[in-house]
Formats: sequence, C-alpha cells, structure tokens
Amino acid sequence: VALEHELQFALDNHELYLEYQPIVDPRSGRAICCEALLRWRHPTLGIIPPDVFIPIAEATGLIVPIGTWVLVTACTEAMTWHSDVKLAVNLSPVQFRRGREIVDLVTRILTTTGLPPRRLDLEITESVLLDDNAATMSLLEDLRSLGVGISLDDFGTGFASLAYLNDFPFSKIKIDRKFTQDIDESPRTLAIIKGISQIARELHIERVAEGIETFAQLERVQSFGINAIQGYVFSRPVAAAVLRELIKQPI
Ligand code: G
Ligand code: G
Ligand code: G
Ligand code: MN
Ligand code: NA
Repeated sequence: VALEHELQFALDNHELYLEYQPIVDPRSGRAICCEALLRWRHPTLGIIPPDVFIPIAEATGLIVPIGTWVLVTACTEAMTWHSDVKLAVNLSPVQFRRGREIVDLVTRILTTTGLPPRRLDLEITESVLLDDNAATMSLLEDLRSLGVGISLDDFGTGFASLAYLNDFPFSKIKIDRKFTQDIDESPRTLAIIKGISQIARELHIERVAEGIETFAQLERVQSFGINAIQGYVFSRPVAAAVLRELIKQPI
C-alpha cells in the first residue's frame, strides 16, 4: 500500500529511469537493437525491480502515464545514437485496453521525436493477446502499418501457441530465458527451441534468444537459426550514457 502511494509521485520526483540492454548480432558482435528497461530508484528503499513495481503500476493504472514517459524518453534517447540501431520498448496489456489510444500515442511520439518507425520495436506479451482478439488484432495491425515492429516477448513461458504466430502480425519473437537457460543440460529444451526457430524463420519472423549468459549457450543457439542474442554474455542492462559508447563498436 505504501509503495502504491509512493509510485504516484515517482514520475514527478524523477525517481524513474531507463537502462538499456543491447540485442546483438552474434556474427558481427554489433548491437542491432537495444531494449529499454524501466527502473525505480526509491529515495529510501533503493532500486526497486520492475517485477515488483510494474504489477502495482498496472493495478493502479499508473502504467499509462509511466508507459507514455518510457516511450517518449526512450525514443528521444534513441535519436542520440545516430545509427540504425533499433529501440525496443515494452508495452503493458493495460496500455492496450484503452482502444486506439496506444496507436495515437505511438504515432504522436514518432512524429515529435523524429524516430523513424522502422527503428522502433514494441514488445508485448501474450497476455495482451488473451484480452480481446479482434480488437487487439486491429490495434496491432494499425501499429504495424505505422512501420514499427511488434515483438512477442517471453515466448515459451505461457500459453503462447503456434496459432499466435499464425494469427498476429509479429515481426520478432523473443525466446524466454526459462528456455535458453537449460539448453546445456536438456536435449528436450534444445529440440523445442530449434523447432520454434525453424517455424518462425519460415514465417519470416526474427528470432531473439534471451538470457544467454555463457559462450557455450551462445554457440548452441547460434547453430540453429537465431538472429540475435540478448544476455549477459554481451552486456547487462546499462545506463543510457554507457550504452551510447557500447554500441559504437562490436561488443
Ligand atoms: O528489467 P528486468 O531487468 O528485471 O525487467 C523485468 C521485466 O519488467 C521485463 O521483462 C518487462 O516485462 C518488465 N519491464 C521492464 N521495463 C518495462 C517497461 O518500460 N514497461 C513495461 N510495461 N514493462 C517493463
Ligand atoms: O535466413 P535468415 O537470415 O533468417 O537466417 C538466420 C540464421 O539462420 C543464419 O545464422 C543462418 O545460418 C541460419 N539458417 C539458415 N537456414 C537455416 C535452416 O534451414 N535451418 C536452421 N535451423 N537455421 C538456418
Ligand atoms: O521484458 P523482458 O522479460 O524480456 O526483459 C528482459 C529481462 O531479462 C530483464 O529483466 C533483463 O534484466 C533480464 N536479462 C537479460 N539478459 C539476462 C541474462 O543473461 N541473464 C539473466 N539472468 N537475466 C537477463
Ligand atoms: Mn521485453
Ligand atoms: Na522475457
């Protein structure tokens, strides 16, 4: 309850900030995209992880103004990169429950920041798709027509089925760390990731493996058609200023 109250003031008090994690082409070592990740520096409790405060932000509706701030801040930051490196931003299901507002918001922010639409990927989880298929489909298609990408985040953790890949206009899937973390031990998991990658590839959907921490894991996933890697093996999420330097050369 206390946190819920304090989160109301976090935006105005400049306690929220973004870190960025590169998503890397393993062949060149270069960042092709960077994901903005929200952080809360609480004045007395220190850094509160998003897993803790985003559910609160969603329950209270605060995720709407916070989500707007994230988009504006991240798109503005990405304009300073002076490169083709893309920006990935997470969207909450709550931001999709307000009809066309999300399409208008993204349209407006692309215009005001000048970020080319092809440089923006919007990450959604399957919980967005569970809400109302027809309405969500139409919003996702409108977003795609703006020229932005739509990524299916946390793929493999929920009920996200292959039907989703067929029905919704995804440009990218992000295979969750829960899958990638045990590819060293589990031939079954390896087979699943391989199969998913193959299907996505044939549907012209890009494949990102999340949570790759070791060179052994990196080698494994590279051998079966993953386009890009997000994980500590290349970089943890870092401050905006650090990222600006990091993406200038191969990591
Ligand atoms: O950043 P990790 O570093 O702990 O992030 C945990 C989770 O928090 C992410 O997987 C993502 O689902 C969520 N998250 C991070 N930043 C944002 C954001 O800006 N908006 C939303 N809706 N979720 C975010
Ligand atoms: O064609 P595309 O750019 O999506 O290929 C991305 C990666 O997938 C490359 O590393 C490529 O070597 C690999 N790849 C190409 N063809 C196949 C294939 O038929 N099966 C698998 N598993 N990977 C492939
Ligand atoms: O939105 P999403 O759940 O995809 O956010 C990515 C999450 O994964 C963030 O919390 C980020 O800090 C975390 N992450 C990224 N790479 C790694 C990794 O290599 N290992 C672990 N443990 N977490 C990672
Ligand atoms: Mn994400
Ligand atoms: Na994830």
